Amino acid sequence: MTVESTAARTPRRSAGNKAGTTGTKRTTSTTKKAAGAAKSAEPALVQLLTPEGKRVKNAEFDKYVADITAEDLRGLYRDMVLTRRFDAEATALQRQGELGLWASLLGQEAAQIGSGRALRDDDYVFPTYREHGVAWCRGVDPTNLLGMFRGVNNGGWDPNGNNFHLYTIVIGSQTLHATGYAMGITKDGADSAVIAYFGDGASSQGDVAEAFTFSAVYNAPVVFFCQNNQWAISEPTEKQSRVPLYQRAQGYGFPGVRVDGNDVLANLAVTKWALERARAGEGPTLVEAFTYRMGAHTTSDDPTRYRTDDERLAWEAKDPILRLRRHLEAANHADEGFFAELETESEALGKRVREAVRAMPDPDHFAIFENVYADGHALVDEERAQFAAYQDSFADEDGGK
Ligand SMILES: Cc1ncc(C[n+]2csc(CCOP(=O)(O)OP(=O)(O)O)c2C)c(N)n1
Ligand SMILES: [Mg+2]
Repeated sequence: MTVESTAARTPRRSAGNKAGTTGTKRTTSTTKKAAGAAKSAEPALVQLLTPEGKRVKNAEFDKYVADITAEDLRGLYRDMVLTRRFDAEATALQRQGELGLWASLLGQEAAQIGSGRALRDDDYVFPTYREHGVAWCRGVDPTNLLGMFRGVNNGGWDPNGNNFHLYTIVIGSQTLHATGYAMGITKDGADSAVIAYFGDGASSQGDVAEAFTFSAVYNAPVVFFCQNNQWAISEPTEKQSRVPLYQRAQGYGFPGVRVDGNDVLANLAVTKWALERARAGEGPTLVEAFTYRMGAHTTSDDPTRYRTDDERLAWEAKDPILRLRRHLEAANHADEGFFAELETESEALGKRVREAVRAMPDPDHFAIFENVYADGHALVDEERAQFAAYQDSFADEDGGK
């Protein structure tokens, strides 16, 4: 398999391997040295569109996008633009106090739209908390994503309505859910596939290691789609692994591939390939989408505390939306009218989302106590009473109003 041979050709991170095999405790300076060595030996990735928007040939993956039309390309562009617009609106709504928190996907549109559009309706998705672009592809209304971030519901959509599971905050746990689900559907005789999204930081979790082991041994039809956005809050990828993340798959006995995460075509092609493997009974695949979190981890985070502007600027030059726009324009696949219409559509989406969020009714303040246990519980009763007293204290301040 070419993907595995690509991995085998990849220069290993020598400093990292030595540290890993000796098992000695590493000093900070060794860690820094290893990280530096790793940077200079980054492996090749699957790329079909360069940052300048030039289509490059790829002997292995071209066939997965061979029949793509100009209309399809415009569709991918539209998906990315609208997702980014929605995301920007959500960030603004948090800043205006309308949402408690927001986790932006800025910069990861190609990874999410490319992989999301590779899915069939009957495939099942297990996301993290940042997969707004995949949710878009699944047909989950963007306003439904915002209820949880406003604190007015416990999820916001029916997972079975769009085969898109609820967002998962417990890092990495959804890879196990996905593996169990994938093992289950094979017993039902289904030929659909499952995809689990997770981050570079999540790849260090025990749950992910267990998911890799079980899915490999049981040949589960699951694609592990790791968006390596270079950061796990303030921890860089160098602190997560001594080898490029996609190479971890080899140790579990299934293929791993690194794809340019900012190239929507490459993500589409590689994910299609991985899904086909799953459907053909060939088991799991690890896709590492090498991308960048251009914004903060969440609206509670200040990335200027731990990373440089230079790094962000270097990745901005590889912007996923800009590169597809360059390609569309160079190939005469889209005219000014298309871009202008999309701009209008984007603004309309922003307005719709803004109005919908502001109109979301507050839940009953006591409802939260009803969802802890199926039956009554003494501690919950005590806390409910405390909360009621707290609420009443405001009534006193208002002169009993
Ligand atoms: C089990 C668990 N440990 C820690 C956290 C706190 N936490 C929230 S996000 C995050 C970083 C995740 O980084 P990564 O997997 O790279 O995903 P990204 O946020 O970059 O998309 C951590 C440690 C958590 N939510 N769950
Ligand atoms: Mg990350």
